[in-house]
Amino acid sequence: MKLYSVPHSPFASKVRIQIYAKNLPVEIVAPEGFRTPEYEKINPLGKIPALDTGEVVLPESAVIMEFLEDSFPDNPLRPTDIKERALVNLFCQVPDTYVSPALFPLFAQVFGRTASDEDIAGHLANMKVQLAMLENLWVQYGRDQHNTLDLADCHLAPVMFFIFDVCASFGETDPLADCPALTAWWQWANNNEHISRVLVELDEGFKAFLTRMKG
Ligand SMILES: N[C@@H](CCC(=O)N[C@@H](CS)C(=O)NCC(=O)O)C(=O)O
Repeated sequence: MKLYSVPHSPFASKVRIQIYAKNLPVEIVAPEGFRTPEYEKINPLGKIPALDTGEVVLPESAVIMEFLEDSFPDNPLRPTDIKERALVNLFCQVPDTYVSPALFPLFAQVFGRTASDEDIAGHLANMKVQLAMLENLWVQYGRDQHNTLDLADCHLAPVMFFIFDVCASFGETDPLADCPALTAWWQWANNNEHISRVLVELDEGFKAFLTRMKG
């Protein structure tokens, strides 16, 4: 199998954490480019990541991750108990649905500041509202008690990397200051060998990407 990936993609990074943690026989390759005719022949959505299974090319990180869990059941990152599994699915979905969208307007400003100070402050405040919502959910559903890697950790870690990186570029160095449970999780995540490996790839990849975009 072959994963089309670039180091700075948060969506590809989720899948890479899973591949490293499960030690899967999946080759990680860079595509020729985004939205090139050549790549669209491989993945009609034109996006990163995509998994070539040898029979079909699957786009969409969440679909790929479910496929990999089904195909390689050893070292599972998904509980077998259906209630536990639903909660992991919940924490796979909530960051993408509510937290990442709060980052998009700030992310856009990294490439060229056009927003006023007031607008930036509003975006940062909204980011903190979404993080507080996640913190409450995290504690209410007992996720502060978990300490083994699962799919939800794979989903959230790359998003958190970008939250810290982007917020820092607007002077907010600790977006989790009011979220003790998420702070404890983020420390745990940074000490996990598979997550930290991908965080280094993300950091180097995003710096190189910014240099290319700004140069
Ligand atoms: N929902 C998709 C999102 C994938 C996505 O947006 N990937 C970005 C890279 S981080 C991309 O390919 N952007 C290029 C484009 O949209 O043309 C997933 O979960 O895989």
